[in-house]
Amino acid sequence: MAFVYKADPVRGAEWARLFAAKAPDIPFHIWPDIGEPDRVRYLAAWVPPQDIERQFPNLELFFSTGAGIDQFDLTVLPPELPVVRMAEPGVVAGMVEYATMAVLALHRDLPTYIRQQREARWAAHRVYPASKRRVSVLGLGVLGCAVLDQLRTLGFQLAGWSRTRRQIDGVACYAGREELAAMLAGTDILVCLLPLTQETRGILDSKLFQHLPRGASLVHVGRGAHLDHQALLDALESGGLSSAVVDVTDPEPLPAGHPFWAHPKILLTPHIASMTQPETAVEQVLDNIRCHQAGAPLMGLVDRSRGY
Ligand code: NDP
Ligand code: OXD
Repeated sequence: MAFVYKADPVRGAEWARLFAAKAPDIPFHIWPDIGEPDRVRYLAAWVPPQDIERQFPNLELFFSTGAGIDQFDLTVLPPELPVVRMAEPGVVAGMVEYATMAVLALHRDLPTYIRQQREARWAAHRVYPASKRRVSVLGLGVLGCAVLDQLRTLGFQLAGWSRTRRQIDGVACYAGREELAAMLAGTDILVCLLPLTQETRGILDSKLFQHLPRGASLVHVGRGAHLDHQALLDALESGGLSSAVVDVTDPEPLPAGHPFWAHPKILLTPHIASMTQPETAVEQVLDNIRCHQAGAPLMGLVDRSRGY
């Protein structure tokens, strides 16, 4: 039984050290070293190798090294192979930090003050308490719920949207396309934490922005292909939206000269809102291997029919 890791080699070296300490019985290989392919039972990858079934005929579990799995073409993976994503405490904590930072930055008008500083302009704007600010989260999964838990402690008015109906203390929950407009109409800061699927691709478009109150703002930490770039630029230009924090784009990286780079109303980061942390990720992977061996349910098992 062996494990192959195929992602960032620097973090791979950390995985290797942790495996050696916590699971010395499982030989650990970092791609392109795959050891004896017949012995590989477990594979963790950001992008899977081509022809996975032929390369690893005895594979039992396939782990995404990220929380999202949209980078995989699920149709080319063997249909019976369980795909498990990272819903590990490290990636959750990172997203809570980033989303809270971004919401606070928009709540306290940071993009405006950055512009004013560049212009050497001293101008104070009214400060509103968090209790007067309505923050809505698209996606009430592992990350969306953790972000809402943190925002609740700061006193914001909260809402959230999911595919199926959820109930969360202190959060007005909306479900399905038919309820989306109602939530957007009562939103000052919108946070996108959806997975990228056929249903959610391009969801952040001009139609959606038109449902938001004038001057609302956006935190986009889902996937680049959720967002129509031109629609965001138009909304910022017209004042429909006042500002945006954007962590994910399509393509990544953005090409030189793309209007987001220097846009005065956009705070842009290079897909770093959160990252899988080797310590906690390896714990979760090993727990899942034990669950798999015991025939118990897996944490973060992807439902291929939903695409997330
Ligand atoms: P989960 O799978 O736990 O949750 C997904 C949520 O989105 C669920 O609430 C689900 O609804 C909802 N959803 C899915 N499809 C739809 C739809 N068509 N309409 C309405 N709601 C929908 O995912 P996570 O919270 O763990 O992660 C979310 C995403 O965050 C990842 O897929 C990834 O794209 C992104 N991410 C970004 C990172 C970054 O650094 N920028 C880092 C990590 C993740 P339901 O509850 O009904 O199933
Ligand atoms: C992830 C990411 O999905 O880093 O984990 O985006």
